Amino acid sequence: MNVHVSALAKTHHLDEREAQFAHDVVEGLTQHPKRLPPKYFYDEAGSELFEEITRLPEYYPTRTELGILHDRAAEIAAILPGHAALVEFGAGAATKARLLLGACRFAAYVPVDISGDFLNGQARDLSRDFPKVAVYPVIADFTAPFALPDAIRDMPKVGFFPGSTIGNFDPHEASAFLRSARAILGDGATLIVGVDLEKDEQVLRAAYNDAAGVTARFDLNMLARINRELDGNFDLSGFAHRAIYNRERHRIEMHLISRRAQTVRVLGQAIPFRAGETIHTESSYKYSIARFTALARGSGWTPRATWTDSAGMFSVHALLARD
Ligand code: AVI
Repeated sequence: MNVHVSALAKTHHLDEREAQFAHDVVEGLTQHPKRLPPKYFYDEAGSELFEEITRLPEYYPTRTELGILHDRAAEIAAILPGHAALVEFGAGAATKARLLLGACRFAAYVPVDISGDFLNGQARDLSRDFPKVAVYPVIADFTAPFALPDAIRDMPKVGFFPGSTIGNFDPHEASAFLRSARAILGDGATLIVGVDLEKDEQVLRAAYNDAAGVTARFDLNMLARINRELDGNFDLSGFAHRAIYNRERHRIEMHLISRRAQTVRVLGQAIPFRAGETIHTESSYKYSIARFTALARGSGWTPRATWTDSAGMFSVHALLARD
């Protein structure tokens, strides 16, 4: 953390998590072009808005992936080892994990998430609904190395990373994540990963610019969060949400565009905006099956099976960590 931000963090009595947030925000907003890390979307309000996004008519990924997992559950179960531990990286609402737990013979479920309260509540519900599956929640940032619980040491490991969250990483970060997951899960492990596919640009643009404006509220909530937690004074009506498809880089980009020239303060620091200047808040990469399997191969995994929906909108991959 630079000296200036760490001094600001001290003056404003921020704890370690808030100081990191302050550092990332001030650093991102003083870059050209300005950017903010998408991981900060998910405070309580942002997580609720994301749940709302997953139910939007335009946002096809969630229901399409659920459809694949539901329709192909028997095929998925057939290639997984019995009595394995299912390790979910970033355990959202666990709806998708429930499908796998219902269809396959898992001995243990290890949800890994940064939010302890959320995990413990979920662990209770899952233990009730799947009494034969031992649940061992791990509170950790799954993008960094973490230790698996001792209790699953001798079980075969199956990693699970649904939702095309891998698409929110730049390709080098996606590769780093796949390598790290391989190191955590070990030789012989399987990884089940959900990946959104390239498609008609209009369908992509609509999914991230929904008619009801929920994605816009999700995007703007990042500024509201900065106001709440970092003593910011963003006027939300001074920024507009826009999602564009960057064809060369195969990604949807979400931007917040300043509607006018303005100066915003965050922790007392002035941040000037030109009219039309953007803050890049998220990239959501879309893959072809060939590009994703090449990325997986280059990151230590051997593709074992790929399933898609009939329209080829979304893909679910089973990857093997060969010894
Ligand atoms: C979580 N992630 C996979 C979502 C996506 O589609 O990239 C986040 C999202 N952003 C806007 N809508 C949904």
